[in-house]
Amino acid sequence: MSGRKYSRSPYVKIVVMRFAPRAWRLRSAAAIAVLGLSSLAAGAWYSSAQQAAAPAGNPCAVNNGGCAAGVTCQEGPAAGAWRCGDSCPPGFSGTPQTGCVDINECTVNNGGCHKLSACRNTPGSRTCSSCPPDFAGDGYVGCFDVNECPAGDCSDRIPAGAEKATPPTVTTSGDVTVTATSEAGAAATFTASAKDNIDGTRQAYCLPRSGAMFPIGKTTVNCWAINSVGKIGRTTLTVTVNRPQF
Ligand SMILES: [Ca+2]
Repeated sequence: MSGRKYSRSPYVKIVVMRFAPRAWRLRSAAAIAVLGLSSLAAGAWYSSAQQAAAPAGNPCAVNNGGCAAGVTCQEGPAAGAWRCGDSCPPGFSGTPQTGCVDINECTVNNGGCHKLSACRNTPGSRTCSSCPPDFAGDGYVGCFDVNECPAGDCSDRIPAGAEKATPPTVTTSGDVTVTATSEAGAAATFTASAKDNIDGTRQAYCLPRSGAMFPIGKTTVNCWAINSVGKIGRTTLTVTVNRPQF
């Protein structure tokens, strides 16, 4: 490419603008203003006599030719002329006149990514993360559970000693008796803990949970804990809610 093809004088720009559609002229004028400011900001590139002229080269290379973000800037048809595209590119909403705004595809249906994949918005598109560990496929096509137990035999995955292991011992704070605070009953609180021969202290869980509303009468609360070889220990407690005495 010769330097001559890309050289531009203010005269060429004026001629091009005169025959251009009005919107085009406005955009070109804005681009010239930007290019002019760029030249002043980078004054070292030019002598003071040249500062009013745009830098030589591809006019789209500076500030996308003054076109809105995401809009195609195209050189030509005349040497030194350029134009902005008529519509926003795929993945953008709006118009070149009002500005092109990236569409956040992730807000609808996870951007088409599989539900186990993270959708990340990008300018003009989106990406889908890879699948979680132990899943085959990818976020675009889908994530598929891998069968880690071929032929249904997972016996080699059972931890050593699991057969003879004992379940955790679950201990609670004991039965609770409370007085109803309304027709709905009353809240009751209790605690539960678990000890295990293999794992030591384990988390214990209860349902209904401590702090829940219990109806008038007796309710059995189930508490349990599980150890690392899958043995479950259980116990219960009773919550009694009495009617208020008057
Ligand atoms: Ca996007």
